[in-house]
Amino acid sequence: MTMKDYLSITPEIQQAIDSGKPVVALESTILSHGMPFPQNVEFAHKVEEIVRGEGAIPATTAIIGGKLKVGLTSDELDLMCKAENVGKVSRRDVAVYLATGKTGATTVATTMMISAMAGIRIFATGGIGGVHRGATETMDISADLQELAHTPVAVIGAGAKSLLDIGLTLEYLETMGVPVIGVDTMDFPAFYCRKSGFKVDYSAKDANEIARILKTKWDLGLQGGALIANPIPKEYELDFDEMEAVINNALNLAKEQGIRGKDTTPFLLSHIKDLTNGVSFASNLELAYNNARVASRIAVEYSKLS
Ligand code: PSU
Ligand code: MN
Repeated sequence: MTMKDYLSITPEIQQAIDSGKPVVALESTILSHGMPFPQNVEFAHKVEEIVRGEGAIPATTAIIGGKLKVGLTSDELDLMCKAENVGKVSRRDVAVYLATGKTGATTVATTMMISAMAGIRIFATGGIGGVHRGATETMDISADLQELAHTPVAVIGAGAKSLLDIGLTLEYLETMGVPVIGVDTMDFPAFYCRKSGFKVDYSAKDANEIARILKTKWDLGLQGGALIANPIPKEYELDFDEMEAVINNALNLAKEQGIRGKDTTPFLLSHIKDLTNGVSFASNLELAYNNARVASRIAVEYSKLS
């Protein structure tokens, strides 16, 4: 068996890839472990519609029935959203899930991996994983950062949540040679907030400029991806200090309950949602839609260059 035997790409997506049409990858961990059912079902469909509305083809990824799926049917999207016996699959888990036929939701890291195998360069998510607060003790650093260092896929996200240590996350990306580019901003966004107090390396003025930067990086044979930091639209932005308090609350709960490893991010996301009575969730949806929109425009420009 070769890599191709494990990939299951829908005919529509395969044709788009072969003919150089714009394709935008989407992850499934955000569905299975980042959002509640059934709101995630509406999200899963709407985010795909947004990508289509911008003239690109959506490619949601997952691991189902021993295959790396690129493009899911409506039933498969439902399966990921119901999330019964659906694991959270990062790079280390991929071979185990494929060989044993387990159903897995793909994280940013795994979605990048699968995208690269399929030939997709552009991927929209909510926010990336990063260096967790207290990582100097716990060594909890998301595999997403290593993937950005090595795998040639651009990730469009609303920065990183302040549940992470944003400063250390940016240091890590710098060490690994990952460009961090703001979408018309010099502020690195903090997910629910347009500013984190940290700066990006560069602000790009539009999708065409971002596409040209990506093409140049990969023309040079430089390995790895890029983080395209796209701030939440102003009308959905939440107050930084209020969110900081909520996040600290969630972090304390996680500590009390001894939450560790891969359970940390889903636990914090779910408690942040509860602690804000769902207000943060509405913002989460909107920033992810906005990322899908911008990613699609970048994919369209990128396809014109290639
Ligand atoms: N950020 C979100 N929602 C999410 C995630 C991140 O706002 O659902 C998910 C992504 O799939 C990301 C993963 O890749 O959490 C990171 O998990 P960890 O910190 O365990 O690497
Ligand atoms: Mn972790």
